[in-house]
Amino acid sequence: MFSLKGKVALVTGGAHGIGYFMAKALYNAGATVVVNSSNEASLSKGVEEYKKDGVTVHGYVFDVTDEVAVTEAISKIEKEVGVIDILVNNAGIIKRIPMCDMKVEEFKKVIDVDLTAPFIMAKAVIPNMIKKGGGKIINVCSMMSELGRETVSAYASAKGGLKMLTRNIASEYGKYNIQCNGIGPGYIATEQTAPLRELQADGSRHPFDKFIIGKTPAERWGNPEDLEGPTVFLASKASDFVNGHVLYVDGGILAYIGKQI
Ligand code: GCO
Repeated sequence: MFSLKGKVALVTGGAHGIGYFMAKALYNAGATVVVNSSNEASLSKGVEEYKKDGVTVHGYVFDVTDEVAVTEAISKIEKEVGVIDILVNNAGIIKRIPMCDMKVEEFKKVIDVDLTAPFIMAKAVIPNMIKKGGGKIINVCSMMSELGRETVSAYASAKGGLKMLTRNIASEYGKYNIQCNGIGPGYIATEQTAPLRELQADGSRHPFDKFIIGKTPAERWGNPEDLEGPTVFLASKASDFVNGHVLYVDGGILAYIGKQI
């Protein structure tokens, strides 16, 4: 029930970060994998990495926030690879700026990439999923789909909205055998969170690093590999009656009040 043989999966932002590992997991479960990137250089680097990992992917460069570019790209992918059965909306950015210092343009940019783009991507793939008799949409949510913290107002607004977009797609298209769920990574050790783990000048751990360890029952940061199993689960037959759910892969952060310090 976890096999993805014969399925076509598209992972946006799949050339690096957690998207790379999610795409690799889908490939290893049997899917034909397509990855998107916003630029050629990042895509080429990612495809080389995939090759070293023995993973064959089809790469396409397009801007996920541009509906015309997305429509053209999806049509090209459907001709060259096949109709998309599994969409992973992973592409995302974050700007860590105190809200009152953040420019409106900066706020809008984060909303555009992290929330509007998943809307555009889902809108582009759902019609042919319906024709095909069903499909899977996995939106990469966040701890910030549930919690706020200083300096991430735009990101939290987008990821909170993405949780509700997930529920709405599930509500509106569940009757077509389309399951739309979220994956909510906890604090995962990637480039995106590297600034939160940088060693201090005196060689001590970053205060945020110590904070997260104290907030996580597993007492560790997540590894991108921790997302591979949940991704295959939500992409496969095994989750055909799971819809509108956000599966948090957070080592228990959301369940835990935090260590007494
Ligand atoms: C931050 C982090 C988080 C993680 C992830 C947590 O600045 O708080 O970047 O947002 O990236 O989203 O689920």
